[in-house]
Amino acid sequence: GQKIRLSDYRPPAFLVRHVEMRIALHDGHAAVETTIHARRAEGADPAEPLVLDGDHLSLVALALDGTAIDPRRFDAAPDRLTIRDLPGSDAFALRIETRLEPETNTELMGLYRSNGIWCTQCEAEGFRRITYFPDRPDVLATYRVRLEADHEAAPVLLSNGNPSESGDLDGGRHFAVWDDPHPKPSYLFALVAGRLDVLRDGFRTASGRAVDLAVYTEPGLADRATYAMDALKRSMAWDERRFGREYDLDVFNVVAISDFNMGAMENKGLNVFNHKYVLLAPDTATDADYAGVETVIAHEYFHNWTGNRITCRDWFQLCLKEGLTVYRDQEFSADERARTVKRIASVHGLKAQQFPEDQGPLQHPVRPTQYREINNFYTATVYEKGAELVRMLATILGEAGFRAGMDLYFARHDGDAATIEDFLRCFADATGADLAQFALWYDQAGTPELEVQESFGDGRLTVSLRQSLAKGAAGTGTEPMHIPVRFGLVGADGADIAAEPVAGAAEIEGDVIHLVTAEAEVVFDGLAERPRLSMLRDFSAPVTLRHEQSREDKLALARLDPNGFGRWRALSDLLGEALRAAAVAADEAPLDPRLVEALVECAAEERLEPALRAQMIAIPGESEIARLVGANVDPEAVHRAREAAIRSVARAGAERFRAVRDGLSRSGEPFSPDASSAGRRALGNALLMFLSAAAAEPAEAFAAFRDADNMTDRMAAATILAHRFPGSSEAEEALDRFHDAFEADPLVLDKWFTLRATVPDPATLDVVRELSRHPKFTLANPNRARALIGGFATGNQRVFHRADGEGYRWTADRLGELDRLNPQTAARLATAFRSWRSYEAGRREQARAALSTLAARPDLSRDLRDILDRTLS
Ligand code: HT7
Ligand code: ZN
Repeated sequence: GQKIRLSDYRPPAFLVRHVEMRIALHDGHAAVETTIHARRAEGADPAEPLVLDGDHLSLVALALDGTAIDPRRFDAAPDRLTIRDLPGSDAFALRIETRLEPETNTELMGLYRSNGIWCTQCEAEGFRRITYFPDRPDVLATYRVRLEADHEAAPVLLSNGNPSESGDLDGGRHFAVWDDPHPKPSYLFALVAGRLDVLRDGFRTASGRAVDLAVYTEPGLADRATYAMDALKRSMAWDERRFGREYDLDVFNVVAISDFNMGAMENKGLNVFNHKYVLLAPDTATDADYAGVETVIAHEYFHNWTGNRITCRDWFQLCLKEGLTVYRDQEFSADERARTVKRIASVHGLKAQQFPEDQGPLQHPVRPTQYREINNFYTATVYEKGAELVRMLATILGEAGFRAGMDLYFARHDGDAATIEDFLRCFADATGADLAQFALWYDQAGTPELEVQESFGDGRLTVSLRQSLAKGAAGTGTEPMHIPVRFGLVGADGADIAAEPVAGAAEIEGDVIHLVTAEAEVVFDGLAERPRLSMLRDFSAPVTLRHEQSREDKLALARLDPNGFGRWRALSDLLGEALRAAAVAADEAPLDPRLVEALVECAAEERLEPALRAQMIAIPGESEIARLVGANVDPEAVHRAREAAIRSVARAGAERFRAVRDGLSRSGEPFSPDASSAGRRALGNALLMFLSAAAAEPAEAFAAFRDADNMTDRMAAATILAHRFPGSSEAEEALDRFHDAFEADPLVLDKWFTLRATVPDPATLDVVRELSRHPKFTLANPNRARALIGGFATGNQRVFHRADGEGYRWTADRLGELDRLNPQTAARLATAFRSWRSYEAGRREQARAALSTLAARPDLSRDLRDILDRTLS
């Protein structure tokens, strides 16, 4: 495959001002007529032909300014339409007719049908599967779209912008016209048509615009959209309050679709969602599902400004909209829920997803400089690390400086297709800051290491900092970067000590050390006692911290740090180190009793919110331990080490855990998805896991399963039964009951597939084989494919990494099958192999063989081939 390079970027030779579309939907096909009002860009070569992108298109007709074009003037290939001898500078109207088969579109890009509903997905390059077009984000146009369909098959006809006309046509058909006055790139185009139910509401913006809100679902499911609607209204109000951003159309529509490659899509005025991120009910959705809906609804809504009003010049700038919008959705959740709990969850996610990507063969900078398939760059690095870079900017510039930069960005670039340089320049211009060194974060891949050493004497604390960045698979630079290090000096009474730094090499502003050189030293003087140094508070930079700190100090910080994040980090560092050492030594030694005691005390600490307590006592997962081990990982040793740690905590804590769990129960209270109720459930279920481990029998978990009145508790109990007591009659009964009760509900059945695929028991390989023949299993639905294949390959370390390689082979075979239907989903699932080189030699060879066999297939998609080639290189 050919590489696309950032350095090859050229502005478009032709600009499109306005697009008119008439799309007639029929059973079996769609007829698309597109009129592009365009002109040659100023300064462009007058002899240059117009080259339009296509993807598997067949041209029906082509006319220029109302006259059919002589066939000698154009070449129409499935992937490109080239037209020669166009006017030098005059505007022209090009009319293109194409014919599509949405029913056979299994890739779910372009126009396709999901459970009978017509819908589109155009980001990144799906519009070219609908019509020939300059399908690049720096070509912005207004759109007028007329949809026609059978009234019964599609009573609802939606597109971007505001509704204008609608009416009946002959033969039981009808039409609707939508006008989008905001110039947009083609990737934000969307249509939806079908039989849909709707939940309606309204919102009045700060300046008085009345906005009609609607969430559309498949028939009978609109009552599951109330939380999504509530989250949408809260998002709209928050963006006004926090960023001064108002909505800009008369309607905002959200549609929930069953078959969707990603989470959701921010099409202008018509967000299309994977129904997993809309539909909720206490009996079918967990607290994590509620939080996920809130986040994704907010994320897509926030794109209206960061992505739509200001879009990206080219796909290399993807983090410009994605990193910034993730930062915005994280801040929204932090404000709506609990800030520390949200930050811990985000950091945990970053370490679980982005760190392994940054440390393996798929490494790339936040702004990549080359790609073969852009779909493979919707990654944790672009999204989550991209958000961390925006967060660092906010830390470096302070709240007022950051807001001033954002205000300038919105004012200066509204209507633009912008770059990272444009974005950073706004912050530099608004605050006077020099961000040249900070910009390296966008171009240098990898996770920097931050080494910290401290010494104390005569009332002086000397802190030495050293940053380093190893060259990884991306081969990018390793220059020192601007690392903002938030810190605190914690006294014996658990309060922060306000100490004046002695002028030194590193600049300190408030509680932030600005490390801008490879090495620096900071000195604090006049200290009456040796403080405990709490470093990198709130994870102020995406680095690996190597702090030479005694276990005593870490244990003290786990108890005392007034910064909740600091307490969590101290515990998770201590646990991580203990588990790493046990996995490397392949022993099952119990945990240090002082650490166990600290965990048990945290669980019982009344003044801490339950959600935070649940996070503090979480034992790192097997993939996290494998990442900490880093090389020659033996997943069996990892599993045993983790089980031993769970037993240590469970035995020591059983009595107090029982008391805490009993104290949390609010029987008789109606279900509420709010953050504090969810936090109580999280803690209660974490404790149930320890209590079940301590008792070594399933009775309590089974009772919890049987009595559960919501999906969070039911799922937690079922997971304990299936994972900790595999094969027991209680586990079997729970799984059967779960299946029978929810077989008809696809989102819950997905949970059942995942639950079974993640059982850390060697017999699970036969189970997943059997599940792939289950009547409700299908590779055509991405959620179902992800539930089984993704659940197994990313959620079952022990069995996926079986020593005999059968886990790898089963997964690779499924990916080969899936690739023929849906390359994007296959490629994404294939990233489960990204850390194969860090396993012990036997497994390494098995993984290499399975990947090589898959890569040897002659008919692989560009998506999957790109991932396999990079993973094997
Ligand atoms: N901006 C959206 C990206 C997306 C996407 C990309 C490739 C293929 C399918 C897709 N569906 C949605 C999602 C977002 O970040 O909001
Ligand atoms: Zn996004």
